[in-house]
Amino acid sequence: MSNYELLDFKIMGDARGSLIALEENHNVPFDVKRVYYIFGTKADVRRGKHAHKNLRQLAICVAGSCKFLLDNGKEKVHLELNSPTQGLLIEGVMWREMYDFSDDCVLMVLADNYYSEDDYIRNYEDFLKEAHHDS
Ligand code: T46
Repeated sequence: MSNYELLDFKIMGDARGSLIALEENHNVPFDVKRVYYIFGTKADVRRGKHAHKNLRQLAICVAGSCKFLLDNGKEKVHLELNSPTQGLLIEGVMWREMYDFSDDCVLMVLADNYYSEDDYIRNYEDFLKEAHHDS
């Protein structure tokens, strides 16, 4: 599957602890227009369940853990994010679901565009049409 990537961030650690810096067009491979974070999600909840028409996003589990299902219309992968040192880059028309959130999970997401409900594909059949058209 070509439209996702796991990125490892450089840790600036010293005796006091660790620090990671995110910089647009350096270790974040796009212009950052928006940052949001998801927290307090119940363990039995599934979030997402949509694709985007045209959005690049980088998801980082800055605390705790959660899992992602990524589906490009042909293949599905399940990934766990459980480290603030790793980011999941999602591009293209990709169905995503997030699940198995730990109680302490804080999932931070950087996006290359502002929030727009028009950019969401929330129906799976519509997603499949768009994904096959896209490939
Ligand atoms: C995604 C996954 C990883 C806003 O008003 N502004 C925003 O920037 C966002 C992201 C959401 N909202 C509103 C829309 C809904 O009323 O916040 C509410 C919850 O959003 P949603 O149900 O879309 O959240 P998730 O967790 O299902 O999906 C989110 C993102 O929406 C989505 O782009 O890829 O996280």
